[in-house]
Parts: sequence; C-alpha cells; structure tokens
Amino acid sequence: MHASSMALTVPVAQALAPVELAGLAAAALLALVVAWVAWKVLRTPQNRAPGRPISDDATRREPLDSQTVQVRSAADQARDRERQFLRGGLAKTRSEGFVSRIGQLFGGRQLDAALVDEIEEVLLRADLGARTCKKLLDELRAAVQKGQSTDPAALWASLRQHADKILAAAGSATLNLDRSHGPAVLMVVGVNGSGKTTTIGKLAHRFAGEGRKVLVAAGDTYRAAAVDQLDVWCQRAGVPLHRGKDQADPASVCFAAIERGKAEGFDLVIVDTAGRLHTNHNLMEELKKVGRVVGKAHGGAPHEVLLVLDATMGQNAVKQAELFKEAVAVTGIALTKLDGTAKGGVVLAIAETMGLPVKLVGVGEKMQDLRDFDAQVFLDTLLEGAAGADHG
Ligand SMILES: Nc1nc2c(ncn2[C@@H]2O[C@H](COP(=O)(O)OP(=O)(O)OP(=O)(O)O)[C@@H](O)[C@H]2O)c(=O)[nH]1
Ligand SMILES: [Mg+2]
Repeated sequence: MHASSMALTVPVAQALAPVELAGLAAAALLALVVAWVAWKVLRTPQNRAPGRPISDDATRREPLDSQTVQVRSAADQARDRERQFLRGGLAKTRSEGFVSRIGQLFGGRQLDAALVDEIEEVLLRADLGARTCKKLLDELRAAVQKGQSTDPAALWASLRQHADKILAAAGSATLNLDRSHGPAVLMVVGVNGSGKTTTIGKLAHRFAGEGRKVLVAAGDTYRAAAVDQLDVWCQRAGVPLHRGKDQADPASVCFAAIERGKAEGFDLVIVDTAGRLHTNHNLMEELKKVGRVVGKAHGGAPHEVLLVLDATMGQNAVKQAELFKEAVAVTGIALTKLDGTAKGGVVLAIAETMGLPVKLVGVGEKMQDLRDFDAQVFLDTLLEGAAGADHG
C-alpha cells in the first residue's frame, strides 16, 4: 500500500508542476503590470512631492547655459537691489541736482553760447570737479562753434563716458581686509560729525554677520560720550569693544587693542579715531602717531585707512580729503549722508581731485544703509531718466 501510493504520488506531482509554474509566472507578470501602472500614476505632475528631485527629471538634462542664466539673473537682482538703495540715497541729487536742472534749462531751446553759460553755472555748483566740468563745457562750446545742434542726451553721454574713466582711474572700491592679514586692521578717520562711529557700527555689523571675528578699538578717548556711543553700536552689532581709561593716550589704546586682536584670534580690528578739527596741527600730528603705532603693533597695518566724508559738505569734503591725505595714508573714502544732499556729484570730484576711490556710501542711518560703492550702479542711478544716459 505504502509503496503503491508512493508510485502514484510522483507522477501526479510531476503532472501538477507545469500548472503551478504557469500560475506563478502569471502572478509575477500581473504584479509587474500593477507596479508599472502605479509608477506611471505617481509620476504625474500633480502627484509629485514639491521640489522632490526625480532622477530623470527634465532639469537634469538642462544645458549648462541655463545655469549661467540663473547666475546672471542673481547678479542682476543684486544690482537691482543696489539701485533701490541708491535711488533713495540719490533722491535729492536726482530731483534737485544738476541732472534735472540742466534738463529744465534745455527745455525746447537750441544750444547757443548763452545756454552753455547757464549750464556752466549749474555744473560748477554741482561739485562735479573742475576738470569734469571743463571737459563737458569745452565739448559744448565746440558744438556751438561748429553750429551742431546738441541735445541733453549728447551731454549725458559725454558725462557718462568721462565719469567712467575718472572712477576707473581712482582705483578699486574693494576693501582690502582679508582674513590672511590676521588680523586685518581698518583705521577710520574724519572730521567731527562726518559719520565715523556710525560707519564703524554698520561695518562691524556687516562683517560679524559674515562670520568674521571683529574687535572695535575706541581710539576716540577725548569724549566719554564718544566711547559710549561706540559701545551702543558694538552691542547692536554683537562685537566686543576695546576701551581704555578716560583721556588715555589714543595711540596706546589702539596698540593694546591690536595686541589683543592678535592674541585672541580676531580677524578684523576696526579703529575709531577722534573727530578732530583738521585745521588743528596738534590733532593731525596725533593722528599720524596713531597710524605709526598701529603699524608697530602689527606689521603691514593699517591695511585700510578709510576717510569718512560728509557728502553734504560738497567741495569742502574735497579740501578735508587733501589735509587727511597728508597726515595718513588714506586708502579710500566712505561718503556718508548722500541721502541728505543734492551734491551726489561730489563722488566724481573726490575721485578726480584726490585720485582716491570711494569705497562705501552712506545713504541713511539704519544698519543696512551703508553700501559698497559700485561705479556702474552709481552712474546708472544718477543719470537714470536723463535722455540717452541709461546704461543699465
Ligand atoms: N542721514 C544720514 N545720517 C548719517 C549717515 N551717516 C551718519 N549719519 C549721522 O551723522 C551724525 C554723526 O555721526 P557720527 O557717527 O557720530 O559721526 P563721527 O564722525 O563719529 O562724529 P565725532 O565722534 O563727533 O567725531 C549722526 O547723527 C549719524 O546718525 C548717513 O549715511 N545718512
Ligand atoms: Mg565718533
């Protein structure tokens, strides 16, 4: 019995095997079809998780060019943002300054000797700088002599061309405050009330925000209130202030601050100095001493000497620049209070007369109101709307 049942089982199993295999194969095929359909349904756009990358997504096959376009548009956006800041900062210069006034002078008039004289008056008051004015006026007078009809567009195109050259020749607007100086030292000088302390506060905030370890040195030891004001800015910026005793020797406070900067691994030391009367010989001598002592404390320092000038001073700001340049090796200008003046053209006079680059512009009292100077954005904004002058 046992043997016969065994003999029967094996052929039955052999007979059943193909049927089971066929069933299994059909089930596997069905599973594959279901999986394929599910995959297709999940890949429809409405079912995709937002922002989820998909391996064969079209974005991966985009040509390199589109990346370039994205980078370029980010740069464009940054420029637009800067134009917005400058539009506010240059609002007075644009509405009350030389560009709109000369536009009004032209009106529907033809260019003649009388009109050139009127234009001269406006240009000279615009604090554009003597050479710039002369160049523009020479061109206008030559046009009158030749009987050429000149409209404001030709004048603005000529100003733009000349201004481009002057600003390029004045040097780079980039601050030389690289970490590799270990620490970089920025000395800030300028007359009373020009905006040194405010500028230092804004810079400290910016650099600290970029992850740099910033120390501020209270080199204006004459007024306790000056140190307190600096302290408030440092607290806002979240950076330490190195202060000496009241009436301490400014050079010794700066020396100690730089020693501390080196010992404690700071990568930027910003030195405030007294708002001195630039006509006072002793005070200028002292500024020279601070410069020397800073150099002794750290070879190669100061890496930047920023002269803070108040734009509302117009041509007087240029005279101040001359005096400060004699005392210390000024490397660039921070031009403050552009928002409060129609004399924005003074940027050109400084670059032309002093050969010094404007590196920063102040366009208000808030933290973000100190901007890197960009010559192209500046000229675009200054001449925006003046016929034929737009380059942006
Ligand atoms: N509207 C405007 N005001 C500014 C700007 N920069 C500075 N100020 C103001 O100018 C005034 C003087 O600024 P301070 O930073 O104290 O000038 P300072 O050079 O340190 O002056 P002293 O310490 O007296 O030598 C303050 O009321 C600032 O708020 C700017 O870009 N725009
Ligand atoms: Mg001050």
